[in-house]
Amino acid sequence: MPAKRSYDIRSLAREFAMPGDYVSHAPCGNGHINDTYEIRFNQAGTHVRYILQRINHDIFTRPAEVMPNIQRVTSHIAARLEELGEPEACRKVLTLVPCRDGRLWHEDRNGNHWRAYFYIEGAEAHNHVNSTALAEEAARAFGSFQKHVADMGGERLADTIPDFHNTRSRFNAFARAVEENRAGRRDAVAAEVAWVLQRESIADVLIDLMKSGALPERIAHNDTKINNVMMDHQTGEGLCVMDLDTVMPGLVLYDFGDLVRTTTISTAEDERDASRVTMRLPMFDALVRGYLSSARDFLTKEEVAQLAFSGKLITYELATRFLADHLNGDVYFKTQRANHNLDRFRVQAALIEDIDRQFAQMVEVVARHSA
Ligand code: GN1
Ligand code: MG
Repeated sequence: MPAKRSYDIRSLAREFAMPGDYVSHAPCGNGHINDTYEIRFNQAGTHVRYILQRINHDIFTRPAEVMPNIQRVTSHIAARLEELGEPEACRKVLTLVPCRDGRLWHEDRNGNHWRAYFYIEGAEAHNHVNSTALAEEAARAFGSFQKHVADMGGERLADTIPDFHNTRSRFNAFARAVEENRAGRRDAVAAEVAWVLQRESIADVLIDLMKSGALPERIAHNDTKINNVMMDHQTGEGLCVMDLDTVMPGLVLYDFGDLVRTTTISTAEDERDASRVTMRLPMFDALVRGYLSSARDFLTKEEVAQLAFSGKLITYELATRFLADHLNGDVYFKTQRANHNLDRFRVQAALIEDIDRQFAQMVEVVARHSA
């Protein structure tokens, strides 16, 4: 595990157009990649909060492409919300806070890239949800995000991480990790490796459909973990989608699939006892309902037909990624304990096995809601 770095957040905040007096800051969020802080400023007696984030440049190696993507997408959505006369539009899309010199991000002396957003008050991100109402709302929010950007003009967005959801490349990277055995852990996880290899054919299904033209490339969020959407404290409304670094061209099914992975699961992503993992069908039902309520108008028949499978695909993708990272010595995802990525893998595998058991019912749910 890399040593925890410490940053001078107070002076970094000063680089941004945040008026008033600095009051305090604290780490926030549970992302596996970037470092996130909330900062408080006193503005003429009122405390205002901001989000300051270090973009992990080992992973997002081209921050200069990430930030214009985010700027274009957030300003497009903001304009759309305004056109629609959406109440409280400012809580329904992230708003970047530029630097004092007008730039979208700040590069510090050590080559770290920082950016800031307004903090969305009265809302929270859930790492795990048990309520079908919240699941439905989260899916509706991601569906409307996709809908708002579906007609965004201009140049194709940059691929901030090329082949991010190319499950064939993910599988190949996994096979390489097995081959290289960098952390010397391969023998201890032989059964897990065999589990992934046996299911290799999952990797090509959506890619082949995309290549044949049956699935369209669109702008997708690409990281729709349930904790990447802010939900209103009081009403539970799915307000605002965040973690926009991976917003780029992709399949909308990747987004629905990751919602299935992170919302239908009965446990945390890193539960130590994988025998407790199930796929909760009522949560799946709620996701389909919520997602179709906002995305139905633009989805094609084939996209709808793959909704149930997309959950299995993304869970398989994460299974390969977590086990590969375990084999590589935990170099990608943040870990907090020994075998953390291995536990995450085992949970994904258990979820896939339960998806397989209930797949026919999942397909039925989709048919019912899309009829
Ligand atoms: C990472 O940063 P976070 O936790 O939202 C990862 C996702 C994975 C997820 C697994 C850029 O997302 O792809 O699905 O962890 N983000 C990146 O929990 O790799
Ligand atoms: Mg996140």
